[in-house]
This record gives sequence, C-alpha cells and structure tokens, in this order.
Amino acid sequence: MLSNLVKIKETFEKELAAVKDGAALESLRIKYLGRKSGMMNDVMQKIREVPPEQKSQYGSEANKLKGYITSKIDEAEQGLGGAQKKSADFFDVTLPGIPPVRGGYHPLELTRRMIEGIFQRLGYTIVEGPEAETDWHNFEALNFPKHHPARDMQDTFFLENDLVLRTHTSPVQIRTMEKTKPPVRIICPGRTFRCDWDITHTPNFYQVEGLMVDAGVSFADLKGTIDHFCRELFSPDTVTRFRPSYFPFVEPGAEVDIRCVKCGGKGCRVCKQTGWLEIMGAGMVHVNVLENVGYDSEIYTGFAFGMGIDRIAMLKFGIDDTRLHYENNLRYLEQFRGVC
Ligand code: 2NL
Repeated sequence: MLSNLVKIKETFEKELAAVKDGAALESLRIKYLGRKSGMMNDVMQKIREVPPEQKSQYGSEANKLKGYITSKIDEAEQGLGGAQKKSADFFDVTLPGIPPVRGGYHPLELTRRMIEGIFQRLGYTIVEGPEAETDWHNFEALNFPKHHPARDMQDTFFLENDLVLRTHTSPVQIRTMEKTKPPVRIICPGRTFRCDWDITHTPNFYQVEGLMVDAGVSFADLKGTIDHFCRELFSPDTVTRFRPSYFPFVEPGAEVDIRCVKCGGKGCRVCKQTGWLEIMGAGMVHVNVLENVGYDSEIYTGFAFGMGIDRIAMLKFGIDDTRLHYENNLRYLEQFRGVC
C-alpha cells in the first residue's frame, strides 16, 4: 500500500517535469487533486481497505503526498508567470459593469417641476423672489385691509427692519408687475412661511402661484387655463368645479375642486365622501391690486391662482400623510428614483 504512494509520487514528478504551459498544469492538477476523480481522492478512499495496524501510517503518508503535490503544482504555477493563477487582480473585461446608484428627485420637487412644465408649455415664465419681504409686497399691495387677521402675530413671522417671512408667493408677482408692463404671464414657485404648526400645517411649506394680465383677460380664460392644467397634471378626463370664495387680492374669487381622483366622484375616504378634492384658490386680480402696481384697470384685467405643492403631491402620488415629505425617509423617497 505504501509503495503505491511512492509510485504515485514518482509518476507525478515525471509528469510535472513535462508540463510546458498553464493548460497542461491545470490537467495535471485535475488528474491528481480533482475533487471527484483525482488520484489523491482515490488514495484517500482506499484508507478503508488498509489493515488496522497500518492505517495511521498510511493516512499520514497519504496526507503528506497530497500536500506535496499541491505545493509543487502551486510552485509551478508561479513559475509559469501566474498566467493560470486565479489572482485578485485579474480583471475580466467581459463582465457587465456595476451601475452607479442614481439619486432621484424629492416628490415635492418632482411635483413643482410637473406644474412648471405645464405652464411653461403655455408660454408662462418662471419667476422667483426674496423670502424676506416688505409689508408692502406681502400685504399692502395685495389689498389686505390694515387689520386683516392674516397679518396677525399668529400667522406671520415678523423680522427686523419691518420685514416679514413671506406668507405666500404673491409678492413675487407684485414685484414683477411693478417692473414690467402687460402682458404678464408668470409662474412663481417658492418657499413660504406661516406661524402655524399642527398635524396638517408646517411653519414652512411650498407654493406655486400663477398670474396672467393683459387687455381683455376674462374669467373664461381662467377656467380654460385651470381646466387644461388639471387635465395635463392628473388625467385627460379630469372634471373641475369652481366655488365662490374670498381672498382680499381677487374679485371674484373661487376655490377650485377636481372630481375625486380616487373614487371618481362616488365618495370615499380621500374626498371625505364629497366626491370632490380642493386643489387651489383662484380669481380675477382685484382692481386695487392692479392700481397699486400702476396698471390702468380700465384697460387691463388679469387672473391669478395659487396652490400648495404638498397637497398636489399627495393627490398625484396617493399619499395620505404630508409629514412623509419632511422626514427624509429613504424607504419612501427611493420610490421616486428615476420618475423624472
Ligand atoms: C391659495 C390661494 C391664491 C392668488 C393666490 C394672486 C396674486 C396676485 C394678485 C391676485 Cl399678485 N392673486 N394670487 C389668487 C387667488 C388665490 O391662492 O389657496 N393658495 C395656496
């Protein structure tokens, strides 16, 4: 039995000496060390047939031989320049690459871009303005009566030097009208602030307002524009409804509803069984506002509208808790990766 091991060793040495390239070396490795039919595998199996008194010696010699063959083959591999070596620095250029992880837009940002896109395609220009505003631009020019409750401490953050954190983006439109003559067609997105904090209100939130002023602009133009906007944003069969409402800067004023996107008007939890969802406020620019910015209200008329981006995003993406937009929860945010 032991002589058999000696013979294997001799044959192996002869065969190893004849090896010229990596392929031959690999065949040799398989012949001797192959897991299933390698010769050393056979040798190990044969331990069972060895008489008990020789078992321990045979086992130890067999192990030695296996170690010897392994190290000789490894050595030869190094000698061949490592061509066959499964080395860590081997780079297979045919493997598919690892795609870089791409970021995505925040749902509020996505919504803002969707709203902007619809109006840009109608010829509107995007305008931005300061977050700290004068009393004139935030209130006075917008026809807020001196003692209107919205001016109160509870709603407005007052800063030094008679400035306030803007409570809406309307001051951007006042500034634009002060600087330019009609026609005006602008869309004003931005961050706004109210001193209000509960489950449905955060002290800072995002709005988009729109304004169109020219000779002969009518409420029909407002309805047509808003209808088009809703159909583009939600779906081509979206139905709108205008309800009379009050804002100091418009007359007449309206609140705009759409047929519930969830139940189609039958009544559900989302629309609180009314079949309608409020999406924005709108109206014809008040004569006092036009005069305040130096426009001749005998010639010019205009419409304006405003919406909260949060609310639009909730309806668009079917979300029922607005706090998701401010928690940086990746399990929520990652779902918008690649949307736009
Ligand atoms: C709402 C309501 C509205 C406007 C905003 C506006 C701006 C100027 C003149 C007249 Cl400069 N109006 N903006 C008009 C009606 C409604 O927003 O619920 N916003 C979230």
